[in-house]
Amino acid sequence: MSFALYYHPLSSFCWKALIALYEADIAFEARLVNLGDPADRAAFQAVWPLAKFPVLRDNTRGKTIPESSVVIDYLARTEPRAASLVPGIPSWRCRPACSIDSSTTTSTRHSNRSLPNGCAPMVSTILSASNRRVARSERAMTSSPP
Ligand SMILES: N[C@@H](CCC(=O)N[C@@H](CS)C(=O)NCC(=O)O)C(=O)O
Repeated sequence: MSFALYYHPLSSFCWKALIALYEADIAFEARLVNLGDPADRAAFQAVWPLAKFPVLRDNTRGKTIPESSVVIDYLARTEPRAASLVPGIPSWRCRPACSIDSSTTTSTRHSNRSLPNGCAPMVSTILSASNRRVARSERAMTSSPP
């Protein structure tokens, strides 16, 4: 089989890749990775040293594709049935090419990363402001009246 997906069923990042594969009706070998098992982890690390799933292996083209959004983008570019998964990839660009560095890919990657990376500082700022407000209220409640 051409494609193999290294995944875990409880990983929502893996669901992204699984949804793409099922939606485009692309046959693949599902390789469940148990990171808790040293032998399984080592075997997975031989495929992708960072040992984060999902990872798509394209055996026909000899490519290893990590990162859920990049997996979807790769499928959209290489498998005509998956072309519609990424808006902005016209069907003429769906060819067995691997220049996964186009602006569409960059923006897809960006969206994938900016949410967690961009939200963390915002959440931290909101929590700090909220903690300061709580501290002020507590001080006001415990201080003796004038
Ligand atoms: N940005 C990556 C995130 C992948 C990721 O963090 N996967 C988690 C599972 S949801 C993982 O492999 N965790 C195992 C670990 O960190 O050891 C993607 O979109 O694929």
